[in-house]
Amino acid sequence: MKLLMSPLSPYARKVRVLLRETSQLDAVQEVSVSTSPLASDPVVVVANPTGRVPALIRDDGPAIHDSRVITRFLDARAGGALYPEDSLWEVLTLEATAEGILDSALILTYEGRFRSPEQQSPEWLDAHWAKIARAVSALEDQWLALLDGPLTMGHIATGCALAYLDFRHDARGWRKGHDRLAAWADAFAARPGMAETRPG
Ligand SMILES: N[C@@H](CCC(=O)N[C@@H](CS)C(=O)NCC(=O)O)C(=O)O
Repeated sequence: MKLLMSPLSPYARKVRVLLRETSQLDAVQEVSVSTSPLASDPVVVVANPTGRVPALIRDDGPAIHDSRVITRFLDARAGGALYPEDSLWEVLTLEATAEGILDSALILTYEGRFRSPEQQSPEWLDAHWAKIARAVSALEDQWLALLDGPLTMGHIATGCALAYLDFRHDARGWRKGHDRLAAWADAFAARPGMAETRPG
């Protein structure tokens, strides 16, 4: 199989960390592509009509896309430990919280990169940061018990989302007032799968 990805994409990073945590790197080749909202990579478009990464080209079925579909597929292939039945709804909600952080964080990134200063709206940016700040507080207040337990996809999604905030939006200071979550993020970032996929 081939994973179309960008080394800078936090969505692709979730899949790449899963591949390492579940020892599936021998079955999936990571293929780096360059795609953006203003210039979709034609190879990506064949696998995902929206032109976004990650997309997974499978050997025995149609290509699949959206990171959460791919992680679910690859986890099932490895035996299903990262979406445990007994805490499935909690894990999916934690994963969705992390995804919400990423969705708003990417909007902040793209606003700066693809829109001119005259087009940018401080209210829009602040509103998206407010979503991120609320989600970060929820992680600290409600989710640390699960995060301190056995590895799930919720852990990987949260680790990648917080690492992306460090990488692109450090100046906004998400760590301030969230000491326990920050300590968790630092410990998670030291896992080999995270270290190997750190954007350089
Ligand atoms: N919901 C998608 C989001 C993927 C996404 O937005 N990826 C970005 C890279 S971080 C991308 O491909 N952007 C190019 C574009 O928007 O056309 C997922 O979870 O896979």
